[in-house]
Amino acid sequence: MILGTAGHIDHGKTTLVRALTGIDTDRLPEEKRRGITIELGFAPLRIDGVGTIGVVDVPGHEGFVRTMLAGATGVDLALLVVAADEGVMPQTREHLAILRLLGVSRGVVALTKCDLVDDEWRELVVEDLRGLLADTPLAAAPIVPTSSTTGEGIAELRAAIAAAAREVPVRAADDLFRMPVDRAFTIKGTGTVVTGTVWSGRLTRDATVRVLPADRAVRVRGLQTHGDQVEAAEPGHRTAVALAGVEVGEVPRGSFLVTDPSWRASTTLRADVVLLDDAPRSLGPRTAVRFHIGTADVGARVVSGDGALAPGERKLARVILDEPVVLRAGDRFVLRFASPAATIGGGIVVDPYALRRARPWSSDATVAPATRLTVALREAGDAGLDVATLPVRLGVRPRDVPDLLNRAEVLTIGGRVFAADVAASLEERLVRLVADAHRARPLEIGVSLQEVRSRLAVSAELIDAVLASATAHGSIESSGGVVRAAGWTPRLTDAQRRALVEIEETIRAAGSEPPSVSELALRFGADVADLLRLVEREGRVVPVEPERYYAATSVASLVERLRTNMAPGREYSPAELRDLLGFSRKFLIPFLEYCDRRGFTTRGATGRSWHGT
Ligand SMILES: Nc1nc2c(ncn2[C@@H]2O[C@H](COP(=O)(O)OP(=O)(O)O)[C@@H](O)[C@H]2O)c(=O)[nH]1
Ligand SMILES: [Mg+2]
Repeated sequence: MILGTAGHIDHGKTTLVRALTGIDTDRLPEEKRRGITIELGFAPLRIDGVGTIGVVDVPGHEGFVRTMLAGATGVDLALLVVAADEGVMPQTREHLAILRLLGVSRGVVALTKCDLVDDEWRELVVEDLRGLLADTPLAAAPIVPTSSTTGEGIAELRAAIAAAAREVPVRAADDLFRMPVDRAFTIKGTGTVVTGTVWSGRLTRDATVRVLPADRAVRVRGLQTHGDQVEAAEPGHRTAVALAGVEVGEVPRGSFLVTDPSWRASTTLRADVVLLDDAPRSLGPRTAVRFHIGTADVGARVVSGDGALAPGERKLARVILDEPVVLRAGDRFVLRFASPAATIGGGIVVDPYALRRARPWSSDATVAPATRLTVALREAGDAGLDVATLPVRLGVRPRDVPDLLNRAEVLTIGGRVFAADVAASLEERLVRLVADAHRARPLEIGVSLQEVRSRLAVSAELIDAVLASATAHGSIESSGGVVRAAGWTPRLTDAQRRALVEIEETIRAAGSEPPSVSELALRFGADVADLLRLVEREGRVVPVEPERYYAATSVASLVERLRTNMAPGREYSPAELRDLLGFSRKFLIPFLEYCDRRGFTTRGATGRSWHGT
């Protein structure tokens, strides 16, 4: 568990941390202790029944802000320090605003330096403080009067911290592991070491982690929390990770360590953005801001659907980042101006994987994950979403995903998920496509599966599911690679029926030298090809060439002539076969190739031999 101190410069934060823990966080940098345990600004506070709380205390206002931001989801408890002699000051307000933006809702207020003021003054400051805290998550936080000089209130403060710590909900360890890197350094004999606070999930000592955004897979070779070697780092733990085979420069501050493969860094997000009441100016689409999440600090622009964001306003917006950052739905971020440095607002990530030109969603981060999934699926359309990305995309634990998918509105096929109405409209398109095809070519038995696939142009799995569903609904039948409307059979008009009789008679009469399809079309009209395909399926004609059909009876008697006249094992030259069959050359070669294809004959070096039975 992490306790973050906050408060104006010189209000006694460091002195108080020393009084509580015995550690002088201001002296740690000079001590430069060797080993993996180097932990600037973190002091362990041991409390019975709670365990070790990591207390964050760093010097300087900017350092504080950065450390608080780095803590985003890491800080469980705030210790707001206000000196009784000075009372509420500008940095008190800014730190409090950041705590609010980060959603840190539990904490204790220490009224320090009480030895310097009388009771009346003290009461006025407390009243002031209550007013400041009134509309904040710390409204109900205890205000403990202390003095590091006299020792007044230190025991009470410790008790108040312990009570608040007991209220902090235990973080789920069965979530995706993620840790922002706040420092990276090299230790002789150990190599690259990074430190951070585990935001979620757990990391074991034998794990392979991925460093993002560099996207490098690296083996963990050692883990420490609060200076002790451990087998696993748990959520909320200050952790040092020794990494094998990676240079310190490849894991800079601002990187994240993750383990699940579905994490990726992104540069566009949808967010629920708020601009503080006292922001110096409004936020337009071209206003350059700094976007802080974890230890990452990148340039950004905030584009809301309907104009600039005025101080005090809250809007759904698209945030475009100058550099990729690791984000998850539900993450809190802070927006600052670079110079003069000032916190101006912040927000909550609603969709970490928005498209570059995506519109802001009309649903905010507080909307249930199921609803956000529905919106994302509608937007994804035929492409659907990869199920593995949902814990990050929706900000839910992996074990909560099956319930989200087990609903009528969504359709899961293999590793992808689709909106059920996407599948429904695809099914309508399929039925329409088949009906149109029947209308256009009434003599065809249906549409080839191959054509259906290329016309619908979605994944094979989705088409199969849609076909299965249409079949179950009784609107479609498919067999032998052909899809047709249920109950469909080709229908001939009386004229077509009469024409077909003549066409077949013409072909049959022409024996071994029948007219081509286009020659027949000149006499019988454009339907000839469709009519011939129809009788081909019934086995009455045979396409010896793509554009030339023989009567099946003619083919049978020609093949029979080969069978009875070709001596087994002997090769016949084309000239011999021409004499045998009585063909002209124009018809002979295509017919022999047909016999080869059907396996009646085989082609050798000097001619063909009989191969059939
Ligand atoms: N009289 C008095 N002085 C204090 C108390 N706490 C801190 N100080 C002094 O206030 C100054 C600033 O304290 P420090 O802890 O460094 O403040 P920080 O900037 O908030 O970390 C130092 O000179 C401390 O000795 C206190 O309870 N009483
Ligand atoms: Mg200090």
